[in-house]
Amino acid sequence: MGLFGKIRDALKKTKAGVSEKMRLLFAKNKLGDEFYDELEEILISSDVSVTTAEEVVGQVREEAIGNRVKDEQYVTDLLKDILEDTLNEAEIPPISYPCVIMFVGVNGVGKTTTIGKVAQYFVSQGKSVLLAAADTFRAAAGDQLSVWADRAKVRVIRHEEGSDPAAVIFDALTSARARGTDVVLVDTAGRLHVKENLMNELKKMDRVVSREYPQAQFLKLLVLDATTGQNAVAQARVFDEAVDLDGIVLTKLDGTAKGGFVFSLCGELGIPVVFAGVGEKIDDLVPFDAEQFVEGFF
Ligand SMILES: Nc1nc2c(ncn2[C@@H]2O[C@H](COP(=O)(O)OP(=O)(O)O)[C@@H](O)[C@H]2O)c(=O)[nH]1
Ligand SMILES: [Mg+2]
Repeated sequence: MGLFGKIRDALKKTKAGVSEKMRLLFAKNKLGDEFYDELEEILISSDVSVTTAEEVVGQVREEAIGNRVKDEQYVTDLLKDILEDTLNEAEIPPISYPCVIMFVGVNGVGKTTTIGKVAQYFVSQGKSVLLAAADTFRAAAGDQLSVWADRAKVRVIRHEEGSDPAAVIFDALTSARARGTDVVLVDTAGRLHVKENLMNELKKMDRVVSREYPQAQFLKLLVLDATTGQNAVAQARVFDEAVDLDGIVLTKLDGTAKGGFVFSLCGELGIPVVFAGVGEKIDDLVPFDAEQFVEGFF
């Protein structure tokens, strides 16, 4: 399967629900307010937020003229265009090398797994990669990252459990600078018990990066579990306030029937999705593509 086929395939569950509802809506031959209300309902049922659904359907309403609103293909295409534009409102940051990419996010969303996949992705692009095990909080987090480092055949820097994450990053950056490593991927515990804590920790890491590897671009990506739907949007909002995110990695897209929240991430929060995880294996990662995502939706 091609890379982008994977996004479409992963969205099968979302698509099944939306397509069936759209078919039913057109079969009912409703018009005017009723039609648009139901269209909104369909979007909301796949976890598009009320705000975004209203906005999108409002645009469909403006553009779908007269009788053409009965034309299923026409309305669907219009809807697709508008949704794609919504995703493209948030621009994916261009990656320059060397770069340091830090992954934050709550426990269990898939940070460590994603780093394994992203490492493999950059290796496949001919880049040298180093992993930094700065989740020193959870037992076995370092072991888990080392397993991924082996799979992707990249180096990993780790300290013992409970040590200072900033010290791990310091070591990783010193090593990366000495070797001219292209990409440093930083795993974190991503705790958010106290927002201020996280902010301070990340500021410290920010300083370490700009001091130790000043030529590197520093990106902060939030990892979100797609199966949590709108809750993921709430997480993104909190993290963005604390950290000023550069982008998002969506994981577990293969397990969700509620892919609609992604439109809120991009449209309401203005944060771009950079990668999508579509399974548990090392190759189950794709660069996010707005058109393919929307195609997978209907
Ligand atoms: N189906 C599926 N499972 C995933 C994906 N990404 C991560 N996982 C699983 O999610 C669980 C938690 O992942 P982990 O990387 O340990 O999360 P972390 O606590 O954020 O570091 C593991 O069982 C992973 O295999 C994905 O894209 N699809
Ligand atoms: Mg982890």
